[in-house]
Order: sequence, then C-alpha cells, then structure tokens
Amino acid sequence: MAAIAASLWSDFFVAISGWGKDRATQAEGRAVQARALAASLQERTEAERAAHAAEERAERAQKHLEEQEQIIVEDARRAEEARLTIEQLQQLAAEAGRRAEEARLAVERKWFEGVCPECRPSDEDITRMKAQYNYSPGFVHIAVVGSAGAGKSSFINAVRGLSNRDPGAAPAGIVETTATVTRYADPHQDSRMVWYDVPGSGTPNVSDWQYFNDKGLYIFDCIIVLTDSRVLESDLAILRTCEQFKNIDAFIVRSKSDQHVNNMVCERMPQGFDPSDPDMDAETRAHFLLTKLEERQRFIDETSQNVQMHLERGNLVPKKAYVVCMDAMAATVRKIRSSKAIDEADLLSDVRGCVLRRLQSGC
Ligand SMILES: Nc1nc2c(ncn2[C@@H]2O[C@H](COP(=O)(O)OP(=O)(O)OP(=O)(O)O)[C@@H](O)[C@H]2O)c(=O)[nH]1
Ligand SMILES: [Mg+2]
Repeated sequence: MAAIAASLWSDFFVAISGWGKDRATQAEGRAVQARALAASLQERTEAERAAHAAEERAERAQKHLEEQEQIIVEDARRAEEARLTIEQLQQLAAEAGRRAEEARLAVERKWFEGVCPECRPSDEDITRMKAQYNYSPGFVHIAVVGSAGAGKSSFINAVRGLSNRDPGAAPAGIVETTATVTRYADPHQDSRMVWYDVPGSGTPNVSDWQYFNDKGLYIFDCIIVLTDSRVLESDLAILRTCEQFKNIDAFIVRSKSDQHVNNMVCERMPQGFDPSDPDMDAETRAHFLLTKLEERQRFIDETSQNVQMHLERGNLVPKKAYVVCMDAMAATVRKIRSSKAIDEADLLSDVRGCVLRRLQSGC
C-alpha cells in the first residue's frame, strides 16, 4: 500500500514536474513571443516616429516652397509694376521731348517768316543740316566764314588757344586748305562753344541766299564774317541773310591786322627799311615806332569807316568792325598781353556775352 502510494506520489510528482516543465516552456515561449512583439512594437513605433518626422519635414519643405513661390510671384509683380512705371516715364519724356521739338520748330518757323519764301529752309532741310553738322542742343554753334585765305582756320585755332602748328589745329596756309565745313570743339573747360570752319564764300555769281542755304548757315547760332583786305559783296550777302533770319548773331571781323599795319608802316619808311634790322640806330627806331603807332590808328579808323560805308550802302544795320590778328587773339585767349592786340579782348567778350544770352534763353 505504501509502495503503491509511493509509486502514485512518484507518478504524481513526475506528472507534476512534467506539467511544470511544459508550463515553464510555454511561459518561456510566450515570453519570447512577448519580447518579439515588444521588439516589433518598438520598431513600428520608431518607424512611425520616423515617418511622422519625415511627414513634418515634407510639410515644412512644402510650406517653404509655397512661401518662396509667393515671394517670386510678389517680386514678379513688383518688377512688372516697375517696368510699367519706367514705360510711363519714358512715354512722358518722349512726349515732353516731342513737345519741346515742336515748340522749337514753331519758334524757328516764326524766325524764318520774314525770310523770302524761295530761300526759306524747310523743316527737313533744318533737321538734315543739323544732323550733318552734329548740332548739339545746349551748345552755341559759331560758324567762321569769309573768302579763301581770309584767315578763318588761323582765327579758329587762335580762339581755341592754339597756334597753326599745334597738334589738333585746323590746317592753315597760303594755298587753299579748307575744302569742307569742319567742326572744332572748344577746348576750354565747361565751354559751350563749338566752332565751324566754313570755306567757299566769295564765289562770284552766287545769289545772296544761295551760298547761305547751300552751306546750311541758317542752323548756326552765331556767324563771324572774317574779311582780309576789303569787305566783299559776298561778306555783305551773308550779313544781309543773317539779318533776315533774325535768330543769328552776326559779327564782322577784319583779320591779319599785324600784317596790314606792318605793310602800311613799311610804305611810309625809307626804301629798303628792315623792321627786324638789329643794327637799327636809335633815331630810325624812334621814327619807326611813332610811324607804327600812327599807322595802327589809321588802320583801325579806316577799317571802321570802310565797314560802316559798306553796311550803309548795302542797307544793313550798322555794326562794330573788330580788328584782330591771330597772334594777339591766341595771346588774349591765354590771358597774355600782346603789343599787337587791338579788338581781340572786345570780340571775345562780345562773343561770350552772346553765347551766355543764347544759353540763358535756351538757345
Ligand atoms: N600775319 C598774319 N597772317 C595770318 C593771320 N591769319 C592768317 N594768316 C595767314 O594767312 C594765310 C591763310 O590763313 P588760313 O587760316 O589758312 O586762311 P583760311 O581762310 O582758312 O583759308 P582757306 O581755308 O584756304 O579758305 C596763312 O598763311 C596764315 O598764316 C594773321 O592774323 N596775321
Ligand atoms: Mg582754312
């Protein structure tokens, strides 16, 4: 009985311990499953977190993109606005320019009303000649005219402070040198003067206005008529046409005064007299200097009388005749005193006054 009981107990214990092992194995299995589950849950959580973070980043990127797009749209809008404003301003400026040009042409037309119809230039002629001579608004355009060899190129060189041999000087000489109208800028700082060397006046059988029109002299603000020995009919013709055009300031200038005075002095001195003789005695020198002073004054008086007589005969308005020479003009421009100077300073001052007046009145 006891043995049976022991055996039963033993079987019971075996059974129990077997059952216990099974339970333990099962529990272990569940624990493994639970760990695997926990691991997979953690992975999923991390994946979800990562996915969430990625979503957030994508959202932020999208938002940033949208903001950038807005900025670009706004910039484009502003650029378009600016373009329209510039276009409007350009239109206004073009309109103002057109009106100014119309007003200027109207004034010019009025100026030309007094001019006889056959010599009145058309608007196209004026525009064409201005383009040809490089006419620049805001500058005063001064033409120097006169017969061949009157000293036009030398005069322009002198008023620009140059001698005929300086680089950039207009070619000058005893043979005819200037064949076409040539433009020379004034080298002085802030100068608003532009000089034009205009050859070819004095051609016979050309009517008063034909030379004037052919050369487009009507576009100039100021014309200096340079005469050498005598006042020619062609010089008077230019002055007459300037009077008709009304808007052109004209000056009459006698050139080469030094040469003329020297010739007059030599005519009065004994034959064979040489003014540059270094051995000249004191008495001859005194006589020479006195004669020079007298002849200089005679030349000034005779020039003035002669010019006034020609102006009067030609029914032209009386004008001062300026007496100059190139050396004294170049010296005056450089503010150097010259013993040869006569009217150079007066002429420069009057031309500058005329330039100032024209600039103040808008040319
Ligand atoms: N003594 C003296 N000679 C001058 C004076 N002006 C010009 N000459 C001389 O006169 C000659 C003619 O001068 P230009 O300046 O070439 O005369 P131009 O009117 O331009 O001549 P073209 O272009 O041929 O019509 C040159 O030999 C100059 O040296 C002056 O004031 N005094
Ligand atoms: Mg010349």
